[in-house]
Amino acid sequence: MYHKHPSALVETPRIGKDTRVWAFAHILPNATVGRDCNICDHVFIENDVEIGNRVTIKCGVQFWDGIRIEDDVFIGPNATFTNDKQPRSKRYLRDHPLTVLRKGCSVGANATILPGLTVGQEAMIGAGAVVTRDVPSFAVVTGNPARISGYVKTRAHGPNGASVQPARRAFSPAQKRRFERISGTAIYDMPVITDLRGSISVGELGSNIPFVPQRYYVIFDVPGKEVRGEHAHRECHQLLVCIRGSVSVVVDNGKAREEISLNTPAMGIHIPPMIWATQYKYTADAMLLVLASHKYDPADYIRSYDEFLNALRSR
Ligand code: T46
Repeated sequence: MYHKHPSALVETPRIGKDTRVWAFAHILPNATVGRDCNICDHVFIENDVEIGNRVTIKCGVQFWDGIRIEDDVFIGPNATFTNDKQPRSKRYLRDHPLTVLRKGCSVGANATILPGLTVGQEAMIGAGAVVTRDVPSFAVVTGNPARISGYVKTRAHGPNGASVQPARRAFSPAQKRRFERISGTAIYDMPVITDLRGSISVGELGSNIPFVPQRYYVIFDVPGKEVRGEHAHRECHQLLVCIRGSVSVVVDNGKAREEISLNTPAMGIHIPPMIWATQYKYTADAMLLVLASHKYDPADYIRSYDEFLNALRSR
């Protein structure tokens, strides 16, 4: 049994138990709406629309054909969805691109989602954002066009956070510190020696380089709002050192995430295999040096977050 306000127009028989449909909402005959949803005033739901359980839809939202909404999604008032990239009056698409809102994500008030995109699980779309690309799981996106500005439920280690040692001290066997929550990911001190001639930063196999490198590469000239990485490696270990400027690295072991700001050649982060890693917030002058334990092999990359989670489960 669901609740329907006397002024709502509900044509579909597929509405889950305990869902509430409020005044002037209109749901077409072939739509599906799950259990315990809240569908507020002036919501319109077309036919080829599937809505999961415990979904909240605030006032004034329209869902067009091709929209799929998984469980526990929140949609703020007047958020706008679209299903035709090049709409023309009186011209109709035979098939609409699928827009998928994954479990637990939130869409802020008045945000606009372009057609055919996927918003990842627990992602957060800021109010008024215009979403033009897929949004990765757990990402926070804001602005027009929407860009990643952070990650939800991610412990941050700021540039001057307690976990980062001052750079200037004498060379000694490096101390390795492990983050408590991301198993296997470690921060290394890369000692810096400074004298009147300038500074030198050192890494040595066995003390603060934890594997035998087969390759290095440097990432630089990254436009400030770009996000790189977003993958895991199956076998390859990597040590990332930001030798100029700063960049933020988000590491995710499938259970928890941490964000580490690399802003000095005095620290490196070791990312072992099977950690999902993302780099963003590059400053214009950033130079990211990466040592890798293996030669370049595209087959070593896992580029889908779902595939990463499945691979973790099957280990
Ligand atoms: C990582 C982060 C930190 C090569 O041909 N050889 C190489 O050794 C590398 C690393 C890349 N490439 C080619 C492959 C692509 O055509 O360079 C292009 C850009 O690579 P990608 O899109 O993988 O760049 P990022 O910044 O997303 O990721 C890179 C590394 O690939 C990755 O292992 O952990 O930097």
